[in-house]
Amino acid sequence: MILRHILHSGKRSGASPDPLFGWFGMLACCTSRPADMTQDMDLERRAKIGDTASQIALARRHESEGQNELAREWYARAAEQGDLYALLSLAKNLLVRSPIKAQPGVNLMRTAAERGDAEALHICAVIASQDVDLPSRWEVALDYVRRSAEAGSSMACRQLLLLAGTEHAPQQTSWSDLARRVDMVRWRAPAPSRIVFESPRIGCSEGFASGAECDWLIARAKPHLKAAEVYDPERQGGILVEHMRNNRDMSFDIVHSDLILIAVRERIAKLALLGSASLEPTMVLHYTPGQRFAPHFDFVDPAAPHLQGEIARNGQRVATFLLYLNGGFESGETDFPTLGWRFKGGRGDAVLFRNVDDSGRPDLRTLHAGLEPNRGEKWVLSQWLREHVHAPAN
Ligand SMILES: O=C(O)CCC(=O)C(=O)O
Repeated sequence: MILRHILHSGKRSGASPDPLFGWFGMLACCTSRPADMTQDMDLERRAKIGDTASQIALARRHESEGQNELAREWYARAAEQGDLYALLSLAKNLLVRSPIKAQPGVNLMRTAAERGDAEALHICAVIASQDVDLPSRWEVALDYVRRSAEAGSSMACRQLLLLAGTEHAPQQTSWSDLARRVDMVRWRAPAPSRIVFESPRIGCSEGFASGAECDWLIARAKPHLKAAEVYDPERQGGILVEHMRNNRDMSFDIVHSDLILIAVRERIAKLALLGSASLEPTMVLHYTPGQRFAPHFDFVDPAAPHLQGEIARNGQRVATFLLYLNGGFESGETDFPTLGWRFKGGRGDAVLFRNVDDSGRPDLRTLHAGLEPNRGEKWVLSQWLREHVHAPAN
């Protein structure tokens, strides 16, 4: 009961066993329902009598349909029976799916980590690295990655190798030895930059990221690419507007982040002279020939009455940072038509521009577009920055 108690603070569980549900129900539905519905009911029946595999299958189905409250009920029931995968899934759902319940999600993730789950250990590393109230947060975070590597996460192993600057796990070196070699101060050190335009303020940072970091970010984003959306503040989410953008993208949430990305985010915040909490979720954009992001502004229009709540909640989107993650494609620049200027970085080069002027008003000269590559594929990391702390939607 403990887990469901955390979720509902004593509210009735919608998934409590129904004493009337049983063989009669089964017989009634068998005669009249198509096969998949019969299977659905069978799954639910098995879930209700305590079969953890069915509870998890049902939870996953509800999750894929966006019914997170129901998904949480079923994950919680399977987790109460000791299923570690269900516990991990419940914690992830609470952390990244709506309505977000951050603190219960963190608590359950820690429980899953203490029970030795490799993925939970890694997610705890990400949580620790962002916890500014935690003393020695980067040491704690690295230790979680080390434990995740030891528990069998190949991603944590690859991450430690990259952080330690080694390609192969050296013979007779433990993951602890490797973790001790990592210098997180260097990974988070501010990057050099130069001003390209004073007004609107635009700066470039050649070599902002190493080739290995760029390859890492592409590899992390690639499996999760989806059709790119345009932000819709009324829904607190995205909508498809193909004439505006028809490329693909991936948005990193806490479950899909890692210490390399968090270090990159800290460097971006330093470059922009803003706190890390101002950063929206990092996106990686992917374009092939024919795909583009049409001319647009990144600021939130304060004159639009329906956007005022959004600005009050999250602050103005004051700056945009773009990091080119690969080379070898033709055209595909970031175009600023009003300024008559185009930026095309080599792998690891970045541009940062303010979307508002010195008095905080939207700067119309920042109109910009992601042009399509004529040949090859274009990968860009895009980071929008808010005026103050960016609160996740929940
Ligand atoms: O992909 C590009 O070159 C531009 C991306 C962009 O406009 C944005 O992220 O706001």
